[in-house]
Amino acid sequence: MHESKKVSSRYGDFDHWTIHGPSWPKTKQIQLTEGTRYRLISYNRSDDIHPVHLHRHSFELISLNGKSTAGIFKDVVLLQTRAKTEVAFTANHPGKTLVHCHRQDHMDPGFMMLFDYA
Ligand SMILES: [Cu+2]
Repeated sequence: MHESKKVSSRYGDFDHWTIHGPSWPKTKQIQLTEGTRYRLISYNRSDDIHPVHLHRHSFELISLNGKSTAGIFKDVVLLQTRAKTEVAFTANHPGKTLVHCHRQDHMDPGFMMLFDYA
């Protein structure tokens, strides 16, 4: 589960993005277990949209803005502003796996995290 939030610290600072508190590279590295199916629940608490991309896997879109879905497989989902999105994927490709916003101006200032499994 993760959430994105835009954080402005003090006057003159560049905006940065957080996932459950910290920004990349201080985001928590999540250990996965091969063969396990995971559900990622995202709450976008910002006023920006985020095309979130999961590397090396496809996920199934479970719900989008409160509407249930099934049978839609992707590796990018657009998180709408102030909305909840759920996706599920099976850990079937071991190794380090990035999940991040595809907007460069969001990824560079922190919107990125890492899964890992052997
Ligand atoms: Cu973004």
